[in-house]
Amino acid sequence: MAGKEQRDSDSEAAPPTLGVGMVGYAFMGAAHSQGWRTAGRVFDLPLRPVLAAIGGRDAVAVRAAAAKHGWAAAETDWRTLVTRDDVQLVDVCTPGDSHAEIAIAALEAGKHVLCEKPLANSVAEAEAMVAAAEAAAARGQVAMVGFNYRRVPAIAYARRLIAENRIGALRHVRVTYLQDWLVDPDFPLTWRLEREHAGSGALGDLGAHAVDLAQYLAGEPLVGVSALTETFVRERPLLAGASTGLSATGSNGRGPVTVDDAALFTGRLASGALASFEATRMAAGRKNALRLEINGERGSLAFDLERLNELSFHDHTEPAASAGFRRILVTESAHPYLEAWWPPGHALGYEHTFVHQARDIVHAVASGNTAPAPSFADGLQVQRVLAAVEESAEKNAVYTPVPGSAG
Ligand code: SOE
Repeated sequence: MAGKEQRDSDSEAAPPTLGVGMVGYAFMGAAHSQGWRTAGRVFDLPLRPVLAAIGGRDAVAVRAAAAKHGWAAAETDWRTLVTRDDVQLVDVCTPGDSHAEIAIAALEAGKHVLCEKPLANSVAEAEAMVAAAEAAAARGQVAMVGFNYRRVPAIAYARRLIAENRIGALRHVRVTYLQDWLVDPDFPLTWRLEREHAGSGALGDLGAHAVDLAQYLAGEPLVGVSALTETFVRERPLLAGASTGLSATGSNGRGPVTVDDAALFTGRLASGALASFEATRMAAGRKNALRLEINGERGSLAFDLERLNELSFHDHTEPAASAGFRRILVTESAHPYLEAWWPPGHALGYEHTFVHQARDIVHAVASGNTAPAPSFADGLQVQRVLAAVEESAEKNAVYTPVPGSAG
């Protein structure tokens, strides 16, 4: 199985290594590389991640990515990468259409797996991945899905406060995730706008984070949803060359956008709490505005990713005259993940979530925790919610208000 970690020969004190092989080298590949490079230098880890090999189809580009991000070797065939002897953990950072095939092959080759979100492009693929992960868990392998925002210290701390009953029984979970990179109708047709590659649009890309966070923070699943989705710009310029991150250049021809630009939905959590979600790439001026507010019978919590070192907390049991939202600066060593970083007030950012993710999966591998969070089963549950949202939006049960006298 995958745990044949090697002990460093030149230092008795050094922890054994964990060889990582990563497939994909674009935006998420760069972010995950950062995590693998840094985790063992900041946290005391039981295994030291080694960036063994990076994989991608374009030989020149993947070699350049290896040099830039610090990978020892480059592979152009992921099948070779997932069977390398120096790779014990495979990190899948490709578009969603190849997650299932690569993750399942890696698990069957005896490797631990970290897979980017959303877990897959369909419920059927996600189910197959869960089955492969369960079989692999029996052999001691770990499979985790990369919902990195769980690793924002303020979000992990919010979860702790909710679990400690500091805001009581939940009434509302409100999550909005707003970006604006599709406002320009001439932004080209990248893979993120093609159903065959991305599965869905803002829904799977941003809504998946929103759903995962709602269920993670509440500690319970969504049991029903009702949705609206829209594709505002239905044709876009074809892509000229490669896209990097969220930027791309278009050519003269145009092609159809086959995913949603925006998804709005409401839901009910198992406890009866009501949830609402908005995921869009059409919110002019909003760059990466993931915001959430949770209201319980004893208080409320609010978070904004664009101020990610802060958590707002209102304790409704305090005297009304002095109660109110107060800002907690989540940079104390007592806060999640902060014990290894900087002195209080020295803030963290987006990239640190990937360092924390690497830290967490290394601990799971080292301790033999084959039920890490978020697991492939958690990814499947999110996938089921996304599918239910699409089904509800398709059925489009819209009720027209009876004309009244207002307005
Ligand atoms: C692009 O919309 C994107 O990079 C997502 O794919 C990520 O999951 C999100 O964290 C930031 O935005």
